Amino acid sequence: GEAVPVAQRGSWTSFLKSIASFSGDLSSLTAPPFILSPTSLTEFPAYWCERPELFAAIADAKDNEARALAVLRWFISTLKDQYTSRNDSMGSEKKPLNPVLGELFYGYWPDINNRGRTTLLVEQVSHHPPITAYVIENKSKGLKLVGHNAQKTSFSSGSIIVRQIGHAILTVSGTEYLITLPRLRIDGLWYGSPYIELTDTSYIVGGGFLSTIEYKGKGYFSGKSHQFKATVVPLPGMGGSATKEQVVEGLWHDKSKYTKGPHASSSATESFHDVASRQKEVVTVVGGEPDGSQGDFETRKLWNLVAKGIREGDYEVASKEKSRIENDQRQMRKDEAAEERKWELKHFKRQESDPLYEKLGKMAKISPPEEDYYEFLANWPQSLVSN
Ligand code: 0T9
Repeated sequence: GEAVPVAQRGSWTSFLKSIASFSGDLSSLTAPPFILSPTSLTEFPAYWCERPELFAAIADAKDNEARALAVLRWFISTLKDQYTSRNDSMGSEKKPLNPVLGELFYGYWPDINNRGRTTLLVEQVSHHPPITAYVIENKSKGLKLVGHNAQKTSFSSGSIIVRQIGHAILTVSGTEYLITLPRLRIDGLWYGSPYIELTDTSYIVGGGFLSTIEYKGKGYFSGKSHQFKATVVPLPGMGGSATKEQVVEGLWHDKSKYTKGPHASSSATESFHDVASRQKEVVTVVGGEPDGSQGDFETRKLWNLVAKGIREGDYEVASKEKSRIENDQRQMRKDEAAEERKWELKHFKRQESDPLYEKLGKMAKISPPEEDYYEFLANWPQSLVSN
């Protein structure tokens, strides 16, 4: 373990052993300090919109086919932020802070160059297992993304395998797209420098088109990491255009090009997307209280001292504060049980199944067609309501 500080080698080895003999909720395992991230998982949904004008561009597409490609382009553009940004900012993947039930995170990306203002709302809707629900909306463009995330983890030949549970529904002026999530493999554990590779397949289906996105690591389509191949086809019976199949290939954290279809025929190097062509824009955090301040359950306020301790290497403060938060949580759950009430979610209502997942999933023959979902109650805090 080269990247592991000498003093933490023993605890890293025992952490790896506990992962290997454990399956389920990894977030609850205690990890050595060097691998801790100061960021809570409630902040991760912001990765969906760090290139806000690519999100806005979906609304400007001229027909169903152009829109399917715009949705795919935006989706691919988010992957670098979702899956490699901790390596870029902290040197490796790190263990995020495990959100508490009811934790909230609010923010926005400003309206620049007529792209419209985009707002973000996140709520931790379950603690065991961790489930995070979110909404991202660009009202002036008629765009809304509502989704939730959970993970099932297992361990296989030295790597953590993460199956993502949950999905997102993107609504473009009344047309819905179902977005499913890729599988992850976390490699580099032994060396103490974990990184993510995406595997298997994810789908985007709606608006008369189906995109099937295959992910491969080193040594499959080419010798490079982070490869993908996306195939876009019109759905049968949707009156799609004459175009049959379009294929886009490349690296999801870098460049990709059309390799089949009308855009590929003109020139073999016709670009589809270059992630570096857009600057990433981090979300501006706002408080959800009526006066614009942060409440006690808002991520940055709740974890302030823990995050500061981790950033400054003061792990004693970090762990003391973390224990305080966890003890408060245990007490709240006890009080609720004693008073026979349940914690109430603020922005979402859990539903047993998602009719849209079932409808759109069926069109694309995606299984399993059964997934719960968190319905957004459309109650944005005042500080995020457009002015
Ligand atoms: C949704 C994303 C997700 C969340 C994270 C697996 C993981 C928790 C879930 C899937 C986002 O849209 C995308 C990116 C990164 C994912 C995290 C990476 C990670 O390692 C953690 C898990 C729970 C761990 O912390 C494992 C232990 C750790 C020591 C390995 C670095």
